[in-house]
Amino acid sequence: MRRSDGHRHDGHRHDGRRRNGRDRSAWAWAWAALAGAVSGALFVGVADTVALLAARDASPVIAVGSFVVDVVPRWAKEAAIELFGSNDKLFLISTVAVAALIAAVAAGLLELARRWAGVAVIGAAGAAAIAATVTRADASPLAFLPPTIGALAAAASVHVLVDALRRWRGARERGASTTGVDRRRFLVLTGAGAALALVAGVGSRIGSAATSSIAAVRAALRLPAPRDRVTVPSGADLRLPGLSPLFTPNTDFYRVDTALTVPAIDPDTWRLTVDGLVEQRVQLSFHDLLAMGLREYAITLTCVSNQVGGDLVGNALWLGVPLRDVLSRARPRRGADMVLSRSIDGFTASTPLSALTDPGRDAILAVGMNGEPLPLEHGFPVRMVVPGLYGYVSATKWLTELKVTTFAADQAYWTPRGYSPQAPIKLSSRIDTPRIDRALAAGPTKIAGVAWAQTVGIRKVEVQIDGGPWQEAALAAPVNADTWVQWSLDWEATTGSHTLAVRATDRDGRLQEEKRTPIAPNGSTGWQTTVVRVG
Ligand SMILES: Nc1nc2c(c(=O)[nH]1)N[C@H]1C(S)=C(S)[C@@H](COP(=O)(O)O)O[C@H]1N2
Ligand SMILES: [Mo]
Repeated sequence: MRRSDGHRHDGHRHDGRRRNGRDRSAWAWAWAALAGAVSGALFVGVADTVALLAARDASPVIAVGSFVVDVVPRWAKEAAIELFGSNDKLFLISTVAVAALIAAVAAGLLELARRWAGVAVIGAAGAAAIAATVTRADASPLAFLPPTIGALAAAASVHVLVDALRRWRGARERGASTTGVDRRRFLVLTGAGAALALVAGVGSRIGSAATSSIAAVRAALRLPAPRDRVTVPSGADLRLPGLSPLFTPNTDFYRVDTALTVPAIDPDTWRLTVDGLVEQRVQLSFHDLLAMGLREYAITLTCVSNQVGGDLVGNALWLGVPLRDVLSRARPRRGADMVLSRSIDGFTASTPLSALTDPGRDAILAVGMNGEPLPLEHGFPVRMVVPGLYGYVSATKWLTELKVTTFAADQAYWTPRGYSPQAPIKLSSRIDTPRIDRALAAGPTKIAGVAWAQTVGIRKVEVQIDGGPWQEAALAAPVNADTWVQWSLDWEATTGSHTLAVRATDRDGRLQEEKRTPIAPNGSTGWQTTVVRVG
């Protein structure tokens, strides 16, 4: 019905306008310009969305803007500041936006003049954006992705849209009966492209605005001083070159989670619900939690995915509240044996209830990490930390709910994916220095690393050189049983290649498992062996 209507209207217009060649196609250039502009918007929208998802630091508009800041001569910068004052950034971004719009319109026009010419323009703009992005000092390894995918989307868009436009123009010039269909096809495609660009653009803006405003909230947050602090014995940190520091700086702390974008939670609206098999359903605000009083804890976190010798392990000073105090407010019912902790993004972990209520184990709700509020990537504002259990069964970040339940009734995120519902951390040791990839000169040196057996503690670390006898390493003073311990052994390194191996024994007298097993279903085992070249 509507279709035949459209045909009729088109027919009328044709009759009125068919005068000369130039006039006939002038309208098409305007549509080509629009197709170019829509494609340019898609570039930015898609790139910003990918930047938000994959490489938060690599929005191409910002990267190109920063690039311009770096390359414009000083007089131009000063002139801009003089003219626009503190709006100079806005001026810069507007200039980049206007230049991008002009390039996009040109791409549309060129594509109509000649197939692929517009695609080439977008390809060149894409290459420039990629160059500006990956050369930033703080660029992540994925920084090339946003401008690449954005450029691909824009190139496909300008090509498809102008193709549709050309078809519409052809049909119209021939006075063909398909003119209405062809016109509608072009308009629908262009509208869809514009809608997609709008959704992607607005979505990524909202996403990054939420993250950056929560980052500002976090930066302004002052946590109350803890009631007591961890005493770190002197000699706990050997400070040897190449050896992991006793406490892992937040910026170096490994990160493992399933979150595509880092959740942005406002502590003012955050609530923790304790429910399930409880006498009393409890809800806590961030303020309620802080009011319980904070204590400091030193706990080494380990990921089940850590391979023998791997780096998915880190030690931090946490500020938090004992989980048993929170759970006791809700009074778990008899029969419950598990707490299913839930993150705002749906991730869940299954932790034995006994591990969380055990007065001998410092299972905590953490709000601080190494002297600051939890970093956003590490679970801001509140996460769980449980000594002795792998992260996937205990260390829920962006925590929102503790459901008291049973292992029989509930499964956590990783359980149906091939990992054990319960997973104590396995006793392990690691050689940090020397390393296979670093040159070492002959002469006296130190073999050093870390070993951990959370909740039990390390009694002994032994090193074997070139298959010789096991030699006992010196242990640094331990902070407590929940943290890793540094160890070191003096070594007179001789020229050539050498094989080093390490194994630990915990305070219960158990020797680290020698047999190699994979990370699934509940953590790797095996003694680390490494080869080093000396001289
Ligand atoms: N919300 C949420 N919390 C999570 C995870 C996750 O995927 N989502 N991963 C867990 C895993 S597998 C580990 S090892 C630890 C890692 O914590 P980190 O990233 O602070 O080092 O977080 C745990 N908490
Ligand atoms: Mo993990």
